[in-house]
Formats: sequence, C-alpha cells, structure tokens
Amino acid sequence: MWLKKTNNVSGLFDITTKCISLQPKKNIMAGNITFTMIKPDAVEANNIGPILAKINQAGFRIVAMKYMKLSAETAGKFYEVHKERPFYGELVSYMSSGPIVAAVLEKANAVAEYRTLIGATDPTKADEGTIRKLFAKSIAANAVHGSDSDENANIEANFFFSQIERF
Ligand code: RTP
Ligand code: MG
Repeated sequence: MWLKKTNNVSGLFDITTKCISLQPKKNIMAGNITFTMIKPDAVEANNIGPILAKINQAGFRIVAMKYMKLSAETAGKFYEVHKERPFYGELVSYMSSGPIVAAVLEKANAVAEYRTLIGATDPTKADEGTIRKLFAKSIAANAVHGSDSDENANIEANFFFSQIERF
C-alpha cells in the first residue's frame, strides 16, 4: 500500500512512503468480538477440546488463539480491575498456576452471546448446558473467562494479540 504523507510543519514536502497495511486482515465490526481464556483448571482436566467444540457449535469464529502460561505479573495486570477485591491474590495465583488458552472470538453481539454461553461466574448458579455448568470446578476455578463489555473485549484482545496474529 502506498501512502502519501504531507509534512504540515513546513508545508513544503510531500513524502511518499511504501509501508505495510496496519489494518486487520478481516474487517471485523465493532461489537462483534470478545476475548476468552480457557483457565488452568479446564486445561488440566483435558477440556480444551470440548470447550472449543461448544464455542464452534455456538457459532463463534476463532480470530486468534494461543496456548501459554501467564506469569503472576501478567495475570495481575490482566485482572488489575479486581485489585481491591478480596479474591484478587487467589485469582492471580490461580491464573498463573498452569497453562491457559487465550482466544479472540467473533460473532454478532459477541460479548453478550459469549456470556450467555459460559453462564454465571459461580458454576452452581450457571444454567444447564453452559460451559461453566459443564466444566467449572468452583467460583474461582470456573473454566473460562469472557469479556464483560465491547471496550474491555478490545483492551483484552490487544493485551494478548498483535494485528498479525488475527485472521
Ligand atoms: P471472568 O472475568 O473471569 O470472565 O469472570 P466473571 O466476569 O464472571 O467474574 P468477575 O466478577 O469478573 O471475576 C473474575 C474472576 O475472579 C474469580 N472470582 N473468585 N472467590 C470468589 O469469590 C471469586 N469471585 C470471582 C473467578 O475466577 C472470576 O471468574
Ligand atoms: Mg469479569
């Protein structure tokens, strides 16, 4: 892609520069993505496959995905919004206790649709058939994370993935 860039400071120069496109490969509309993690308890229990199957069956497209282990520092930063909550220390140590799968998912109304698919934070209160009802062990070890707003979905997706890791 060729960009014509004008130097407004001097108003004298037109600089034509060859550069790579910084746009995502697919034109994903705002509100159509959410971010998820398959948490350490679900990975440990060999439930990556069944959870991904539920995600696919519910009509989500996988935009980005990686398998990784979070350091306590990274988990702490990701959940910084909960810093003042009594379970923050437990949450950070749990989320850095084993590998996770991080992914960006696409579907119309993705945030709300995915929260419906995963169910309530506390698996004992989650609806039948939801991912947390099926796979979560407890309120802390609750199988998956799902973004709670479009704004946070973008922040979280950007925290884990660059543009060249999205398809
Ligand atoms: P998430 O962010 O992981 O998708 O979960 P959520 O929105 O349903 O719940 P949130 O209030 O954001 O809490 C984040 C995570 O903290 C852990 N938690 N532990 N011990 C407790 O009382 C407690 N409460 C929350 C859970 O892992 C929860 O998913
Ligand atoms: Mg949350």
